Amino acid sequence: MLDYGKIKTWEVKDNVISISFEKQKMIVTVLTDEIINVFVPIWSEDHRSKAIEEEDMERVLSKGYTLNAESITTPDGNALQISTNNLKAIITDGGYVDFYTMDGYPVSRQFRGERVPIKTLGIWEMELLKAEGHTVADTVLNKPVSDTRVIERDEPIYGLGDKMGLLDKRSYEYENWNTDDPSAHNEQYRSLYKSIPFIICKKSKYAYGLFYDNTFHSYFDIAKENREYVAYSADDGNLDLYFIGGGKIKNVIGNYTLLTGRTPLPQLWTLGYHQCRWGYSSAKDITEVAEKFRELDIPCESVQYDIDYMDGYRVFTWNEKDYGPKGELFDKLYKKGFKPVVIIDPGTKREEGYFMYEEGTKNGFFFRNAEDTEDYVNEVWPGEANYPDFGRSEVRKWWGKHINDLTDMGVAAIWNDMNEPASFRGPLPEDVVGYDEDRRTTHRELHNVYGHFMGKATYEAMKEHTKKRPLVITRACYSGSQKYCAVWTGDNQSLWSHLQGMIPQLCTLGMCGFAVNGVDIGGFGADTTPELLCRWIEAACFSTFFRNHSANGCTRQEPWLFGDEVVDIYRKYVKLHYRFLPYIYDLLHEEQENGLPVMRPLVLHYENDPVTFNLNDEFLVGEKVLVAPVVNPGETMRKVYLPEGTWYSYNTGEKYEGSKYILEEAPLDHMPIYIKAGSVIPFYDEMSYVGEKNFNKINLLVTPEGGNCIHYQDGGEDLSYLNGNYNLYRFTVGPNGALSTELLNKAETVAEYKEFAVISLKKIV
Ligand code: MIG
Repeated sequence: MLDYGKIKTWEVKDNVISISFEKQKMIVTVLTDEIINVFVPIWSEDHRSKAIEEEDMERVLSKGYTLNAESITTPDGNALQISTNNLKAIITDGGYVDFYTMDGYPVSRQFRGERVPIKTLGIWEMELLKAEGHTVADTVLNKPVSDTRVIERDEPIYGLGDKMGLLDKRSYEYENWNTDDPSAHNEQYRSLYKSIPFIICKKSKYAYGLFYDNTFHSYFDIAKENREYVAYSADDGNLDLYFIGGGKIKNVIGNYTLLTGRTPLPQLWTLGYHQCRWGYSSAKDITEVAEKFRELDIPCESVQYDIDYMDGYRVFTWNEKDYGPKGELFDKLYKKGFKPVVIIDPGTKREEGYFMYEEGTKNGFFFRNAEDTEDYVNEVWPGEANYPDFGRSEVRKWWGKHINDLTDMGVAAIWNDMNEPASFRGPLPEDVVGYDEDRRTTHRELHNVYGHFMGKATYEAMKEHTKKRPLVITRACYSGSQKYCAVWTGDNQSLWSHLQGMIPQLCTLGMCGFAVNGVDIGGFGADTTPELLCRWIEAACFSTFFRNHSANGCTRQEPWLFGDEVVDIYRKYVKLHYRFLPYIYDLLHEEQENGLPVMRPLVLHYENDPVTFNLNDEFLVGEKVLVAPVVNPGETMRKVYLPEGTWYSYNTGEKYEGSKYILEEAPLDHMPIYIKAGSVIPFYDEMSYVGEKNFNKINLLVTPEGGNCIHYQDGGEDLSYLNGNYNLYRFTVGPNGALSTELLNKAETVAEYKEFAVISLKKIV
């Protein structure tokens, strides 16, 4: 139980209230009307946030929050009440901080009792184990950092980034410790590649978020040991809680991404289709695959380069023997519309004469052993390897310089792998030495932000050097990495459960700010089947990172290996993805303002409808499109829940009134899609890749009653959109199909559409 003693004194400076309890100091900062930070300096006096950088904080504070004389009161003598226009925080003796709405509705109160963890071992069993000399894991009760908060008995809880399982995380427990575990991920997995210590609690009257900004190993028990509470704890660091109000899920996401940053607008082509395999091991392999896509008329942007393109897995080298002279293959494929995307691992081979090793060693850029006597060594693909100490800007700059060499060579996007960091000789010990800029610290603090800093290094170099919007795809990351990275979910497998798991996993990543995300379509490990591959390309077809990838040693996953029927289905859905590309791009443009992802769980827009609370097998794309893929083997009928409102089948044009389940035919080549009444959806004509044709024409798909939309158009690559170089249209289509177009913003150098075609929903079928 918390015991900071009684409140002794408190002091206010601008929006910061420093409170001295008898045994503990606490600093409460009011950031906006809806974001309040509670900071208990257990480990350090300052926040040392990696998720919220200076510019992030400036952006938040530019909303201009100042407390006034009435903001702080002492309602009953020994409690301190801090009020914004929307919320109250009440701080009481002992150290409790509770949040209420202005009308006194308790949103989040700290739990007053003792936690009673579920023990898998009884006390006598633990004693026995100890007596036999085994180390018995600490219980969560001994953690130096903890916060336990009361929830409603059926309050759904979302969030935590890439953690597998269901949308609603209730009744499960999780850990944040970036982990590369190649076995089949399932809902019981506690930790995966990413650490996103952020949850969204959908209380019946008020949705709110809790972001525990602490990079040390942390733990969440989501109403598993006790239905009454959510318990957070960490091995070290501070209690650094951002209470994020908003009332509605979309506002909570908006506030969280206001604080930790939003996914920047990507280049248009990066949203297209990508093909990959760990096992395309020569120029010949890559070229054959690329050409086959064109031959079969399946749109494709890139055939990606996995680790074999490097010379002996040495990062920033090129394997001339198998891939030909540097740049040659890139040039050849660029001509056909393929952009090279290459993998980079952090592990740097230890080898005299190898430039990365020489430069890194000479400058002291690698992690050090615990005694700080030599560079820390572990093993990854190239054999013995060192780990760049990315927490320092000089190391990031050095890495960035080599990223520039790659982009100079023609590389169009970077794929960061193995950055948990992964290691073949057991995990990196927590006492390995690294730096947070010039502050010496250990891997214990740096582990969960290793991928984050590697992403930042890569993104910043690419942005500065290429003047284009970088695509950096990462496996490991932390909260706030969305400012730099798109994410994929690592080594899934060709399992139906992993196809099913994709929907909640991607929706959750989106709710945590990662608007560009995707899984390996078809499954990375294990052997896919024709049926699974078809259902997967269908279900994934609205992904913002849209890539088929598979592992060496598993069945190859190009669609043509499974016969004509699969090719036809595959082509149909890749083309469908391209058809919706302008709509997806519009959503990402809006995301800059509202923080909302493209792929959304239904609960995000229908949060008063309990059917949506834990609906794991359908999703929305923006607000206007609902997708209900078949994710079970052998099924050709699909039960679809349509929420409130009027919906039209994209496939048949049939009209449905929502708030009910319907049953739809869904043979193998068919995924049910619905369009909300009143929608106008922009789409392009067919293309084999982005850049093949000029975008002179825009099509507008409209439901019978007409409607309107705001449509965004820019050059698709560079950063000039930030200075207003884009066209913004408002399209209004009447029920008779008449279109009126307003230009809300005019670009300097982006040509406007010359042709506009209104397509009524029925006709396209
Ligand atoms: O230890 O580079 O998740 O996408 O193909 C495996 C080889 C290393 C793991 C990545 C996967 C990639 C693979 N990598």
